[in-house]
Amino acid sequence: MPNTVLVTREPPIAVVQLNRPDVLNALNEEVLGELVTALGTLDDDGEIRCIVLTGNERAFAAGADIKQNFVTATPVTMLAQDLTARWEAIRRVKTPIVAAVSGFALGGGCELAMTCDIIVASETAKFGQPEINLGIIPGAGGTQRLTRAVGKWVANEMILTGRFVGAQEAKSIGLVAQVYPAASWLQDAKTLARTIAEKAPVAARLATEAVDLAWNSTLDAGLEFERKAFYLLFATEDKKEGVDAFVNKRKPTFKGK
Ligand code: CO8
Repeated sequence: MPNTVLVTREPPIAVVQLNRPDVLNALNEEVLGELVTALGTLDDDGEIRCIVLTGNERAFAAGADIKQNFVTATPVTMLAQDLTARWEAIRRVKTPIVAAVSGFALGGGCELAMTCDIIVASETAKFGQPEINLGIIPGAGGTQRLTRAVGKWVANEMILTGRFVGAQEAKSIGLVAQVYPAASWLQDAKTLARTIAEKAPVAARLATEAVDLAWNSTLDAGLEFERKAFYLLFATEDKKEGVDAFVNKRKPTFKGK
């Protein structure tokens, strides 16, 4: 049974909570393994249409577990352990994932949030890539995803100083979609997830894949994918349902077919 990651199914959404509060949810092999398993199981669960990934009020995750993973690490042990290989499995989850951040999202924690499809934050959230203070650099996508999100100049300033960026600033630089009150951040994130879960699941999946391509490919390749995905959706029952609901002035019910 997992214990460093807690899963709560509330169909059509599920909440996945990192659960190492004593170390501010520092990421070690066990957490990442359980996280990948939990997300994979939910991704195969036909009743779950949106996942909220979260921590606790004090921390989403304060990065890699420095004490466990870095003290005696050598390039060879880092390569053998290859923690960041888990990132690929997380990135490939098809169900939309909302990262709900309260408190610290630092280093690998910020990078984990950036693998998600949407980041929302409590007003208490603090994002940062402080690896420079350890004499290293971000190693799980920070130099790439942060730069694509906020641009070269802000990314370099954050990465070279290691400073923490508050929730409002994170929103203003495009890292965060919504900032919620500290009293209701998780409920608000779940409400967002339920809104997404009501939409057509196949369209949602193709939309996030297409948006990811805007990062990972050329404009031409992205547009080509978008066009084909758009045409493909005309074969779905959910497209018939959505259009019929509009024409007949009723609320659609999507089946993911
Ligand atoms: N690793 C291990 N333990 C941690 C970590 C961490 N990243 N962060 C906090 N803790 C522990 C502290 O050691 C402390 O434990 P103890 O009570 O036993 O001393 C406990 O959590 C509470 O922390 P603090 O007492 O330090 O709490 P403060 O409120 O004073 O400070 C901070 C909070 C500012 C978040 C501070 O803890 C801090 O600076 N933490 C480290 C942040 C950091 O540098 N993160 C980047 C790590 S490097 C990284 O993530 C690279 C990722 C590359 C790949 C990822 C693959 C997994």
